[in-house]
Amino acid sequence: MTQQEKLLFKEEGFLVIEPFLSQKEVQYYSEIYNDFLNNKFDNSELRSDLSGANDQSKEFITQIMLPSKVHPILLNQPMHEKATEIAKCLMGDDMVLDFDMLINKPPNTNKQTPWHQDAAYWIDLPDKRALSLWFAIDEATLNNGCMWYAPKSHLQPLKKHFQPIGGGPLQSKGIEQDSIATPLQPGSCVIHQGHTLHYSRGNTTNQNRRAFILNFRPKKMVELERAQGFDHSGKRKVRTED
Ligand SMILES: O=C(O)CCC(=O)C(=O)O
Repeated sequence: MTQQEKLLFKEEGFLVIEPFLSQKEVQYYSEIYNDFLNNKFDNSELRSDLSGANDQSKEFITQIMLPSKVHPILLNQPMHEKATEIAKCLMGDDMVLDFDMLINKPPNTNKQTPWHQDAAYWIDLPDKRALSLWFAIDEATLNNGCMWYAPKSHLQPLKKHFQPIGGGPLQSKGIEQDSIATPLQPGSCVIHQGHTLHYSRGNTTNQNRRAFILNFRPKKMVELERAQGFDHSGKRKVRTED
């Protein structure tokens, strides 16, 4: 990681790294990802429709929390190992994995992930350092829901967030005109801070848009979260003020 990349991440609140994983590694994650989607692992408690649609016949945005808890071998594979190095390099040696998750936009589901800051999902913590590595398992494009970021938004206080659909995603205000889209090749990743405002369009293509996401924060803050019973296993609460 170069000084320039570190500075960009600090100043803009997000950073693209490409390529990150080899084709062979992407293939490995692709197969495991499909095993999760096809319920070859017992995901029932950790799987939900992030869109909040609650349609028994169809998922619009599949979210599966804590894949490395279900399949711990993932922790010793290149994605988690290299991501840990990057997290330490960007935010300090005390950064550890807090949680991971899979978010897939199935073909032709066309549901946005609304504008939000991740911190709105979390309990308030004294040390606010946090970052996410969002890995494209499939190519991420404008038409299947690549990520969009509002530069420098992480420097602003946490915005008000709402939950218009019960059990659905948290939502704040943002527009594409103030933001930058980050299309990615499979195996590349984009990193964002816990307070960076972001969103993605819906998937209007005939293919999945699979993303594997790893979140890091200081070890002491993870301990504080767990002591308060907060383990990212899937409940969505709203935090509107910082
Ligand atoms: O994959 C998406 O559409 C949303 C991901 C996201 O909001 C996140 O990783 O914080």
